[in-house]
Parts: sequence; C-alpha cells; structure tokens
Amino acid sequence: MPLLSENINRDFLDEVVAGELVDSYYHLGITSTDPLIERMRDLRAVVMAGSGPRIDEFARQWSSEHGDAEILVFPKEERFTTRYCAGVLFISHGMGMPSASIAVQELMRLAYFVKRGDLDALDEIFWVRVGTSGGVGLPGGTIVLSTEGVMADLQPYRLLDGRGGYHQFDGTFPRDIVEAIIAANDGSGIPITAGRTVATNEFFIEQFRLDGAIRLADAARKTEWLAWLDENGVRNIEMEGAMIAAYLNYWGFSRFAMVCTTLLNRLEGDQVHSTPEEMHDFVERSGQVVFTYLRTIA
Ligand code: R2B
Ligand code: URA
Repeated sequence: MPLLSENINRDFLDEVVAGELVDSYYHLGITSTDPLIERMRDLRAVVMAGSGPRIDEFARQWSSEHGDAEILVFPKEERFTTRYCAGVLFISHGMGMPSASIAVQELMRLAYFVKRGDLDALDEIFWVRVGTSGGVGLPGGTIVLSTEGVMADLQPYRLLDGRGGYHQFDGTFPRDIVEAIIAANDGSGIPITAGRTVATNEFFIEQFRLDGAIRLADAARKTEWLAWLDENGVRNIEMEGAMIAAYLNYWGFSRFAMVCTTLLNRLEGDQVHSTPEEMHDFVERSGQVVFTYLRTIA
C-alpha cells in the first residue's frame, strides 16, 4: 500500500517540486533551492533524537562506519541540529510534541521534495525516534519499542481540526518494523520489550510526578494512573511518540519506529537518580539498538 496521496498536501508540495514555489524549511535553515538538497537524494532513513549533541555523535559514528563519509551540516543550529551522512538524516527535535511536530512537518516536506514527489521512493524511507523515557514496571536501561503512541488519557494524539472539532490521529507503529528491530538485535544481551507508550505534554504534571514545582495530583491519584497505564499495556512514558506516529501514519508511511531507553521505573519513584555512568550506558543502548537495525537497511 503506497502512501495515502489524498492526505499529502500536494496542492502546495507539487508546486514546490515543479519549481513554481520555493519552500522554506525555516526551522532547519534551508530552502528547497539549497545546494544541500541535491546531495541528499539518496535519503534512506531519518533518525530523530531529543538532543543536538547526541545527533552530532550519531552522525560521526555513521560516518566512521562508512569510510569517513562526509557529514553535511545544516546551517541553522539554534532550533534543531541537523546532519546528513551516507543516506541518513540525523536531526534533534527538542523536548515535547510542539517542538518535535515542527521538525517532523518540515522533514516530511523536505523528504517529499528530495524524492521529487515519488511516493514509492518516499515510502522506502525509515523514520525513527531514539529517546529516553520513564518505564512502567520496567527497570532503568530497558529498551522499549513502541507499538502505539497515546496521550496521558490513553487516547490518540489529537489537534483542533479547524472545523469546530478535533482530529484524532492514528498512533500505531508498524508491527513488522518492531519485530524486525527485535530480530536484528537478537543475541545483543540488551533487554528489549515492546508495548504501548504514553506521550505527555508536560514532564511533571502530565506524568503525575509529585516532585514538580507545581503538583496537581496526589500520591493516590498517581498510583492509580500508573496502575491504569500498566493494566493497559503501557510500558513507558515520554513526550513525543504519539505525535510522531500520528503524522507519519497520516501520510501512510510504512516504515517507522520509536526506540526509547527507560531511565527509571516510574512505579518506584519520580526522580531520575541514575549516575552519569549508568545514564550513559542506558542512553547508549537505544542508539546501539537503532544502529544495529539501520546497518541492515541503509
Ligand atoms: C524524554 O525525555 C525528555 C524529557 O526529559 C523528553 O523529550 C522525552 O520524550
Ligand atoms: N523522559 C520522560 O519524558 N519521562 C521520564 O520519566 C524520563 C524521561
């Protein structure tokens, strides 16, 4: 099943492909006339992560694995850090869905342009977010492959539809990709599990933490919420996944995933107390899981 062309804003995007309009990927700091575009035609994967330095490290690692392939550095750094190397676009998305949604929208437009509106070529691209999360009943350092992204009320990501209601998006992640990532990492010794992921609009209040400057829930309500997530198959909590799956599904992409490490077990507490060494190890694992899969496809 190719991409859902009726959901792609082709009125606008095809004019850009035809050269009748110049698209400004404003937050990335380039336009559709930038010479960088020509050098990214071989785009095969988009790797997203919250932090800019992590993106820089990913790009360097990918480059060293590809004979020190050139790393193209996007000129604008104050919003997102963007690198392209050997078929893979690496980009930071900041924290939370408002920030990450800007990155995803501009990336989808850019990908469409880079692939000259060829839907089959576009659908070959693999998209992944690599991140951190709070585990639900899982110890720190467990890798969760998301099967579905939902919001704190276990409902799908939704936004005003401009017609007086809300548009509810589909937050499912393609199951075959989850299985393929697990298979690629078989024997790695890294604890990997699959399950639903809650994406929240706030790290403290919407994740029912009791240690925020502002606290709305009490301990009983927090326990009840976490137990409800647990019973409903939620394995981790973060802040972007429901939107990322929603937007990629809206266009009909078939290859995407979210791979998050857990930093703590939220059933046991709120604060992240891992030592820098533990944190480094936990975070490294998610990158390792993604790179192992990437090597099989890109
Ligand atoms: C995970 O970690 C960040 C908050 O610390 C946020 O971006 C997320 O999803
Ligand atoms: N990121 C989150 O959003 N929540 C956590 O508990 C840890 C990382």
